[in-house]
Amino acid sequence: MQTGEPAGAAPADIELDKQEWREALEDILACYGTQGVQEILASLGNWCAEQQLPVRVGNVNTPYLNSIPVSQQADYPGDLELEQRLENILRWNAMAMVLQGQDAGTGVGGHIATYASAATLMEVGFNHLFRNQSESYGGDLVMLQPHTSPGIYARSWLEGRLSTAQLKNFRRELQPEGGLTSYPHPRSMPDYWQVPNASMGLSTPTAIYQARFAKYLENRGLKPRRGGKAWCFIGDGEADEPEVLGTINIASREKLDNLVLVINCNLQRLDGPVRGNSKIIQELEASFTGAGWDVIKVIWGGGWDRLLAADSQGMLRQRMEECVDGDYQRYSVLPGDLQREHWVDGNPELEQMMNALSDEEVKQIKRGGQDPEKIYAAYSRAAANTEKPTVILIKTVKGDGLVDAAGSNTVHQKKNFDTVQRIAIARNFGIPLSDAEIERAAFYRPDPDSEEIRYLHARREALGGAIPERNSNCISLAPPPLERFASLLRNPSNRPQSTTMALVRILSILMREDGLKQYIVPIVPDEARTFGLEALFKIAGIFSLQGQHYTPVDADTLVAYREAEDGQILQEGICETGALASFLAAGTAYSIHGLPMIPFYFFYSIFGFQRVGDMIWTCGDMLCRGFLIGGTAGRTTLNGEGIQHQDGHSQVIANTYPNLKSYDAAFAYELVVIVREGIRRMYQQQENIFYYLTAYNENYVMPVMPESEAVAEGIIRGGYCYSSSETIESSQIHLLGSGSIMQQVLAARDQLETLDYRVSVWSITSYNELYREAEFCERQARLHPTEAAPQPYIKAMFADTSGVYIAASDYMKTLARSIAPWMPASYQVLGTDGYGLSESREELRDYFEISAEHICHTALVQLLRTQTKGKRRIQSQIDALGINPDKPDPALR
Ligand SMILES: Cc1ncc(C[n+]2csc(CCOP(=O)(O)OP(=O)(O)O)c2C)c(N)n1
Ligand SMILES: [Mg+2]
Repeated sequence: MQTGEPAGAAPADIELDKQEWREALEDILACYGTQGVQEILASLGNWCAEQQLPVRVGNVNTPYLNSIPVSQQADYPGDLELEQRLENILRWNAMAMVLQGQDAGTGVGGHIATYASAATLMEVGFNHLFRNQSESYGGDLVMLQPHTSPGIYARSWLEGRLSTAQLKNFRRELQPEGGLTSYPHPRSMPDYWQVPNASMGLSTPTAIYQARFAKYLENRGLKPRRGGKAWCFIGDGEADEPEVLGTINIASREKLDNLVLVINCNLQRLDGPVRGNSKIIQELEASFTGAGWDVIKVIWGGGWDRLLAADSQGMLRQRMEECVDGDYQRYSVLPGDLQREHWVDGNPELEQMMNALSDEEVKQIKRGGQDPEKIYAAYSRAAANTEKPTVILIKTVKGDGLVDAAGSNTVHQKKNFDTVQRIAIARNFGIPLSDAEIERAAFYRPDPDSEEIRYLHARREALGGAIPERNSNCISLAPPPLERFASLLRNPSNRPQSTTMALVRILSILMREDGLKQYIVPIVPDEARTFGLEALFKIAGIFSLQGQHYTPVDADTLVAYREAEDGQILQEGICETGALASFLAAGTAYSIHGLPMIPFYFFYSIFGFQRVGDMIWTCGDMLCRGFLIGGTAGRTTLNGEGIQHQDGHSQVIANTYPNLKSYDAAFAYELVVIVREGIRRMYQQQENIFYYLTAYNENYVMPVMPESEAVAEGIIRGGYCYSSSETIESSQIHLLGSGSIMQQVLAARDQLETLDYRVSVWSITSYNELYREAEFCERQARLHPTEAAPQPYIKAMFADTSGVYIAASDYMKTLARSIAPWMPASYQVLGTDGYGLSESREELRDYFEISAEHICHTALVQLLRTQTKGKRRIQSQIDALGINPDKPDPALR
């Protein structure tokens, strides 16, 4: 209370005032509709603000009740009794999959409780909402909770899409008759799963940006406007992941009416309650309301309707508000009489109300998530939304139907039940198997002609076919001919440029290429100017579903900031997760939409793998295609920026993504060759790979591409000889360079040549490709010891050479060291181990020991070690370099 304020009114008086205000609002509603009520409340809010009152009009929370009143509930379109029978069969089979695995003693695990809580949510969707693509409909993308996978498999088995052997081999992918992957993984089941989601939290941005990308395609005229929704199901515990609430604003800002997020609020996560002391549904309602979503709460099952209708004094409502989730979780395990006691809590009026129910009825009374009619009402409202994204918060019971385990804190990990429990659960579900069959958790499938199976098929047929199902039918695209890139191959202007600029030029050429240009999707976080991409703003436009409602400050310039409804560029703001989700949406459009979109995502290389590595892993799993471009690469080339910006390890991490091809090119023509090859392999050959290219911001004159087939092949395979003083065979020193550090290598070569050494320079475009191919050959040799062993390319490269070998890159030593097993013994590696620091490029290269002087020094030291003649001369050359042997080790700083 503010000082000087009057004391609060007596409760009775204020109740009277409240009643009067409500009546006044009823009049306003009758005269002016909802808009009128809104205006009145807004004007009251403004008045409070003018008075400096710490009061906010309009609550982000509504009462702890269903958002859709009984009077507005849509009629249920299905056969409830039959659907319940079907659901029970699915529940049993889903559980049986996990139990069979336990009985076999394989220890492969599995989950039962999540599906048990979500079964009804999913069944209502499968029977009535989730629609496939057709002539007249764009198709729904359905992403269910990862731990509900047994239920999804059980359904597909009933539909005849999966074999019994597969079901038996849940989590046993290597079994000869086939098996099933634990969670949705398109990589493991490319005809089935569409979107991976086992890493909690990532499916929300994935769904949001998939929904947005569908609009992008429609707005650019690439996809017909035939509707289609993204349905994404997540857990209430999962909603704590920052990626979930961190990306919801974009969905409302862009008015993604094609997005429905369903949060299964079973009030529990793995260890216990999600919000024992408060209410997760209310908390999420506030967050999503604040973010501008439509929020639909499904809290109470139909059994409560009668009680709530009789609650004229609001006692029951008040009790519902007072109880916290910890209480609700407890109610789900208590017998009816004890539940009653807790609900009533000594209140005689409540006691009288609750007396209308027997103890058994109290126990049986359902939550919203167990009531298909309530769920359908919410889903059908969400499906009809044409203005905003919708979140549906549905209260369920974790482990529902699992006799003693439901609602317990340990239920998430529950994987086994004893015989008595198995029989109790199966009988409860009405499964007509013998006790012996139940004991061994046999699957149950009714006759194909049974009412259940016919209904199951009829519903999916009416909705356009099976879900989930993944397609990969897409037209092929060929890369433009090499000549199209003549300006990059021959560099007629001789003007210094960086590899980043070269990539931007490649992109511009692709964006002008007929037959290809419409499919190019440039993506940037808030860094377009860093990479020199701003010139594309005006030409291609920045995609914005709202268009541009202002005159940009730079409207008169050639590089005006142009937002457009059909813009081609995705400028994602400072949100690498969102930008990666856009990359994922574009790079999987060949499968989701049948369109060969080619994303080029430019980002600060340190904010890629290190920042959103798990999203990139998702790209690999989802068979995403496209080019990831790590700009401002290199620990020393990005000068001044210090520890958190200078990337010396992204290439190392990139090697951990098996289907990612990673390159660290030195010259513009190398990039042309790599990008053309990428387009050929991903979009012409339809290979499920993607590319990571590091690009630097150091300017130098790009050399002309040598006219040799071997060079083009070497660029792709990971390395080739760039120059030799005389011949490769006569070289005494071999320098391996990559990226910007190639310039230091070339300077070192010049210095060594003035000392009369013969030097070959090798451009290593990809240590990772060299390493992988050599490992492949090693394995072949190990498994086929009696056959002629294939020679690794790296060995072939240096087969006829001798001398000393020094590698230098702007990356950690381990990158170049990875090929050491196949290199001659005198191979030495220089790299940038240690944290970056704020310094000039020159100082940094000296500090990390990758400067031309350090390269010369290392070559001379190696010569000293390996040569028997001229040692004194070499030592004096080393001394003349003046390298401080006691300089601090950057790796230890
Ligand atoms: C990023 C990540 N962290 C942790 C896990 C392990 N994990 C799997 S399920 C789970 C609990 C899920 O709880 P909730 O989201 O509430 O789903 P519910 O099973 O209750 O429906 C956890 C912690 C994971 N899969 N991903
Ligand atoms: Mg949960």
